[in-house]
Amino acid sequence: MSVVGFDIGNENCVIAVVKQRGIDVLLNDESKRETPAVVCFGEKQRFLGSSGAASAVMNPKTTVSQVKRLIGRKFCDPGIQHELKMFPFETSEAPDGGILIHLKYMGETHAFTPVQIMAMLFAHLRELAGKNLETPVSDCVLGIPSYFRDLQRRTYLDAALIAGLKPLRLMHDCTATALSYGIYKTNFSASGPNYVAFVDIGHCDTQIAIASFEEGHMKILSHAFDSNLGGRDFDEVLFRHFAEKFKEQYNIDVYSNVKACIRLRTACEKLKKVLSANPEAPLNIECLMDEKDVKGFIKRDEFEKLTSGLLEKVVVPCNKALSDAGLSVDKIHSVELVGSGSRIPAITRSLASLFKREPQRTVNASECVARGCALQGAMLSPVFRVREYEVQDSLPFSIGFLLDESPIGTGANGILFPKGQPIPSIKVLTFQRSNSFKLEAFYANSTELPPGTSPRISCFTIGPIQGSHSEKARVKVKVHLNLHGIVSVESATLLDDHVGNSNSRGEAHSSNAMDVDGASVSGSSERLANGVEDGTSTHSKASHASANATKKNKSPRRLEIPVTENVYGGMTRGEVSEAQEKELQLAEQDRIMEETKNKKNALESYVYEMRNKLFNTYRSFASDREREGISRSLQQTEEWLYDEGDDETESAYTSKMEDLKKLVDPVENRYKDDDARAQATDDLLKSI
Ligand code: ATP
Ligand code: K
Ligand code: MG
Repeated sequence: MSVVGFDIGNENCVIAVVKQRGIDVLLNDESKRETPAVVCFGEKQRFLGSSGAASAVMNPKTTVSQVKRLIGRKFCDPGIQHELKMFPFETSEAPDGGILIHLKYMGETHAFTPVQIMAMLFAHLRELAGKNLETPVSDCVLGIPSYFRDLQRRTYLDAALIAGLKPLRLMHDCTATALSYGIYKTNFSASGPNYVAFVDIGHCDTQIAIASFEEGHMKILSHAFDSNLGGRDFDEVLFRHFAEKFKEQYNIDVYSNVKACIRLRTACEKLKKVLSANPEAPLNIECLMDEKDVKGFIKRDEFEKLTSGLLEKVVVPCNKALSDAGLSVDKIHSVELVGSGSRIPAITRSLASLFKREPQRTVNASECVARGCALQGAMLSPVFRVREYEVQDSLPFSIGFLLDESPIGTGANGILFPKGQPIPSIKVLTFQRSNSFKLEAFYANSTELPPGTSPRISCFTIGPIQGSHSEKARVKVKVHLNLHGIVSVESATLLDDHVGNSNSRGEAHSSNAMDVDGASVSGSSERLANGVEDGTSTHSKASHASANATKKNKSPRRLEIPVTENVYGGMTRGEVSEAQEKELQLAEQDRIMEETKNKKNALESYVYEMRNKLFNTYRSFASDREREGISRSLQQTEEWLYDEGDDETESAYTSKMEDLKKLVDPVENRYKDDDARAQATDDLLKSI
């Protein structure tokens, strides 16, 4: 069994796997290490990944890319509205406030959610991995942006589930990069922690993390990001520049033509890449629109002037990451630059001047996330033995809780898991209650979030509390920030502690009747739970067991109280299995179409091959009448293939093939018999 690491980017996906002798990146059908994150709906089948990208220009309105941007988001979110304007496909608001993507497929209009499209991509990558490893793949670790909110994380897991994957962990992109950087590195200074800044500039976003490395251990000190700054913004500047130019020069308005827009954007992205290696670059597009060929040209200097605003934006999250980590620039030992968007030379210059040192490219800029995920997967799987290495990640956003609508605790705005909290963590809250109550998770600090993010996360109803309690009973609630960075109430327990009522902590907080258990029980369980992060699952099981043992000793009688979770948005179990069903149907249709194509190609080749053989190798084995008959049938089949047989069913091609074989086989058999006889005589002659 293999555990696979997936980096599903907005532009490129990478699959990595831990093998005996290190980490391998798996190749796709085109033998490439990166697979475009594109889902394209053709007339009768989907084209995914590389073939999706190849079919995009032919199917502009049914090609979906950058879907990671859309999952778990609201249609009315202004950021999303802006995003949707750039996409050529049609969208609308879903009944639950999410997004629906409308497209024509198999003669009907379909509405897919971003989760479903994401699942298609997952399923494609899963299949690629399975083909490569010659075994079905399900266990995996998925890279995610650190700015993913709770719902986006849950939705991502749903998409994986629909695709038949079993994610062991959602891992922040930069944490995965830091792991792939740190685990094999041996030359850290012994005198104290080594601080490294990781800067990942992708297609749509920029993520920064500051990590501290010590022997056998790495800890993320801070995450920062600009969720709206990536390579595509540089493309967009070039796109606008040339769209304007071409309006003057050729009197064409590319904005009015979907295909022309796609082609110019693609050309601008290429141009940008050329400018990374050359001081100037030309742009030529044949027949862009109105049957006009266009020509353009730009120097790197001018490109840098046009994008100076973007270049200034890159340093903002870097400064934030530094200040959140409590480090000044001179404390940073190294700056690692990853993500292919970072290949623009001016970005390197900006970062060099900010960090007062030349950024390094020690890790593979496009593969590090997938490699780190694969490593983490191997560490979490009991099947592998990976060197002992502790990975401690940190929560990017403060999460608070409301108790029946007022913040829990005092003086902390209800914050239970502050920004920077280790992932995973468990906190135990103690309340004095006699009836059901509600706990509501929310983001406590809007300035930490990407713009437009709703602070509401989820609501938990705890109760009913069984039995009659004349006095308020003590209820212990365990809140879990899990390995995926998702928060939930794990359990609620009624403590029947007539004995323990002298406990002063409960009384001290009687106004709010709440106590965040920090010192004794949860203190130890939290530390133990964090032990999971060293990645070995045996270790994590052991620590849970000991945490439980500690608690059992403390409370004499306990009664489980039901917890009902209500997440704001997301899919129900039923909806997930419905989507699984649908995905299987779509995959089956793709399979049928692939099979049909193969059968058609086989028939075509058979016609050519037999025609050739009939007048050469098989010539003396067929009578004139046979030859004429076969020739005529081959001719008819060929004509049929070009005409009504161009788009037929699998069985139609199969039956045509059988008809031909019935005629050809007797001739072929005679030839084979003769050939075998000749071979036997030959062998006999040789042996005497
Ligand atoms: P994200 O991290 O936003 O989800 P991603 O991981 O798919 O996206 P990457 O593959 O890291 O993104 O980077 C893709 C971006 O890098 C694209 O915008 C692409 O144009 C840009 N890019 C690739 N090569 C170069 C180059 N040589 N010079 C400049 N930009 C480049
Ligand atoms: K990527
Ligand atoms: Mg990326």
